[in-house]
Amino acid sequence: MKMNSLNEIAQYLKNTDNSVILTHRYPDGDTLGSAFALCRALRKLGKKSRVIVNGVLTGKFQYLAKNMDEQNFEYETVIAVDIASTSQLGELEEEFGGKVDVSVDHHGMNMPFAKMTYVNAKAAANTENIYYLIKLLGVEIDRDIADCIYTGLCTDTGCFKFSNVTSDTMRIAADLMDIGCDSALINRVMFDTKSLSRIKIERAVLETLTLHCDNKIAVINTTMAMEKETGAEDSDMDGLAAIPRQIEGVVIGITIKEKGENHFRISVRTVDDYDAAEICKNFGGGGHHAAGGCSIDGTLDEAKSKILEAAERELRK
Ligand SMILES: [Mn+2]
Repeated sequence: MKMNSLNEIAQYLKNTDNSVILTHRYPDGDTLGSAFALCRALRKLGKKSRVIVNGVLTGKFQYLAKNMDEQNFEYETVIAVDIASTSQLGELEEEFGGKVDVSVDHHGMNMPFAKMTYVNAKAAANTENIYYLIKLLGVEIDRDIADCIYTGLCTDTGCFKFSNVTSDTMRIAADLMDIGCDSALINRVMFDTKSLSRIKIERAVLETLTLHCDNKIAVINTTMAMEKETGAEDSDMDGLAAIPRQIEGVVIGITIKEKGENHFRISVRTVDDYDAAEICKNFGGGGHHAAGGCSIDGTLDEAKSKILEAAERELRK
């Protein structure tokens, strides 16, 4: 296991063929964008390559694979993209865990598992690394490849909002736009489109909103009945915890999700000096300064008053 330069990886890929490219489990826009961009580039070099999607290529990501024919072949080369450790291979770990030849990643805590590894933790998205790798392969980036690279850039940066964005990210995005990537459409699909179930669960959740302590603490909750009525799936429930803290003046946002009878999962989001992990530790949970979680058993009212009490203590400290 040694670290390699991107150039060494490019030279290696030029001299190999018949590759499979693996994405991490619960694949997101960055791992998928990395895999399809690299796969398309290798095919442009006349090589056989296919992506093994680690899960389902959901509807909104279908365009990444558009106009790509199926290629069946015995694989000789295994490439991992945006994967920090073999455990992230999920169900693919058994077959591929010990067989990865090349890994290109951007996670600072990458635990090398491939014969050749390139990690650049300064890259906001792994598709930044793939962009430079494709250039080193000498492949011209076309619109389809540009769409794939752009997808990783925008999804791993919250549409270029997060603090991980660098001037490099912007320069690459600008180049992709010059090539003709469909940035407006991709942004809309990734950031401005929600399932009907998601909108319905948001409406139900907003009905539960209560404010406390001079409107500094906001609480929302979900119930299993709500999930059933709205048809919300797990993916629709993601990120609801961001809602209470979005309210102007709120410094502690609390989301209480009913997970079973008299069993609640609680997410706390804070701003400024207020410590979410401290609040959650009272109930055997933890997390980070700005985001924490814990579980509380009892009725909804009991769970709510317990977590509110802890939040008020944090507010007054
Ligand atoms: Mn990533």
